[in-house]
Amino acid sequence: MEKLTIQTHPIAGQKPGTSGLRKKTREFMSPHYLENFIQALWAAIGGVAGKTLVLGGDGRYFNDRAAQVILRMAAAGGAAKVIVGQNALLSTPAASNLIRQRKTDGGIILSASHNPGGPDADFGVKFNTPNGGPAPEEVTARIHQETQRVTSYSILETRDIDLSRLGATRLGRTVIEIVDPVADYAALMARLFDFDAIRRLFSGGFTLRYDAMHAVTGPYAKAILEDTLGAAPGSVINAEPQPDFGGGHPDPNPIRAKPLVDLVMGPDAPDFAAASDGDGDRNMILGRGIVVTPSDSLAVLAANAHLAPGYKGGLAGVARSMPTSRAVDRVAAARGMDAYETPTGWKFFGNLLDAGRVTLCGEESAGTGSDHVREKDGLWAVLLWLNILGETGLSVADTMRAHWRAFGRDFYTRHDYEALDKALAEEMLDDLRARLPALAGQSFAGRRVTSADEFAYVDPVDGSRAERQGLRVHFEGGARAVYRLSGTGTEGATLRVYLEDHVDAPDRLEAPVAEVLADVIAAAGEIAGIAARTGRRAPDVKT
Ligand code: VG1
Ligand code: CO
Repeated sequence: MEKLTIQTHPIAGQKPGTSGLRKKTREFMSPHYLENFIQALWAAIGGVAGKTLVLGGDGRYFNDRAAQVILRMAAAGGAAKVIVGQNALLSTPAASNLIRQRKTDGGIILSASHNPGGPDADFGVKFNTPNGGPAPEEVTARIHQETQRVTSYSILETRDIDLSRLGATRLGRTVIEIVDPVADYAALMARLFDFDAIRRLFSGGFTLRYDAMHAVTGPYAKAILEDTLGAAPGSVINAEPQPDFGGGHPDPNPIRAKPLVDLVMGPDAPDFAAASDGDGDRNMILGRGIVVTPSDSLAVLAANAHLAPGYKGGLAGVARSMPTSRAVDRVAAARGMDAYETPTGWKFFGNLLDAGRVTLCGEESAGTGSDHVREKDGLWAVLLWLNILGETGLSVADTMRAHWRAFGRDFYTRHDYEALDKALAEEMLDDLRARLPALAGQSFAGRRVTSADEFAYVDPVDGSRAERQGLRVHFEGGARAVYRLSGTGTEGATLRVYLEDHVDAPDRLEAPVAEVLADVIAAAGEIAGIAARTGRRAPDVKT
């Protein structure tokens, strides 16, 4: 087993975005690409020598090869131990849990999350710090810096490790411990939730459909929902992780998970339905005749979490990303809890969770989580919902109706314009940024703007600043439009326009979303000049 030092040169563009470094798979597979990034990561954390790391991924194409390369590089760098999920699989929340449980120096998650997988699709690498959370900006900036000066990397020349066999083995002097990816995570869920209450629900005939979208949560959902909790066999569908996710986008939203929407709206609707994304940190919640928006789901969970054993003492506070609707703020205000507003991306919740300021947090993009790990957690959200329904005996739709009656309803939609020309998209937002101060007082599509600004965040725990986190326009009556460019795409630019309006009137609570938001949508389009500038008449994805 020989340690090789390979000469290389910096590769441009290795800058982690909202959640890790995401690129086309072929780019990741090109000579030295992955190796450069990993060597830069070692440098950014003060070397890997003597460290213990967790490693796993969502099973997408190149996951297995990348894992072998990283293990050989960890061994060449003198790592003490790498804890690897069997077959190099770990969902993002399970990896976060392992990092915390085993008190490691961090972990590497191989995933491009909700982006499609395959040789012509996307791949990604995320680094999580010892608290189990995504590396904060200061760390990702250091990694990026190191990628710009890497000149060589070290790697062992050896055969592949058999990652299908549980147990410990060695690579050079590094211990490689291959663990069941599900076991510790399932044990954590059993500590947080009243599994007996959920079992009673299923034994009483409650029906479930869980779509794992051919991604990593299949084995987790089968083990927990079917084998442990007694959901009928076959309740979990698309449960085998596949390298190309069955050719789909493993993104749990009404577009990508349309069959699930059709199912709950049809005659054979189950009582509860859910889906998760590529790496298992997102969730989509549906019930008979209803799709719950992620922002509403966060609010309902915040209002009812105390019904589950893990949260029976109440919540310290809640946090949401800025573009997420303000539904959860209303719950916090009513319950006297602190509510925080952070930039998009889970890395901004870490300090608040570590400091014990918040217990629950979430994003409009179908991410919800709590202080049990430092990532969003799709299956956790499903189990919390089931635990709550087990306690209240209500249906999903009745739960939402009761919530809206108590707090009013934040109608919400997000419009994505994908694969725009990057320069054009940036120019459109630059122009809008320049016009923000003049917008107040003007009306668009019959809606008067009351204020407009660009969101910047000062972390209340460590004082770090994040600038340019989205353009916000507030309208009279409480409606809002937010614009930002995605930081997870791999092609051109994706413009996200987040639209919401608050309704209290009891007779309007179940009005069609498109009708309630029609003016706000029109105003937001007009303000930014979306159609005129992009030539796009409609968004590619509406969630
Ligand atoms: C998107 C979502 C954001 C989420 C991020 C990572 O980022 O909007 O809320 O945290 O993906 O999620 P962006 O920059 O494309 O809007 V995951 O599940 O893809 O790691
Ligand atoms: Co994800």
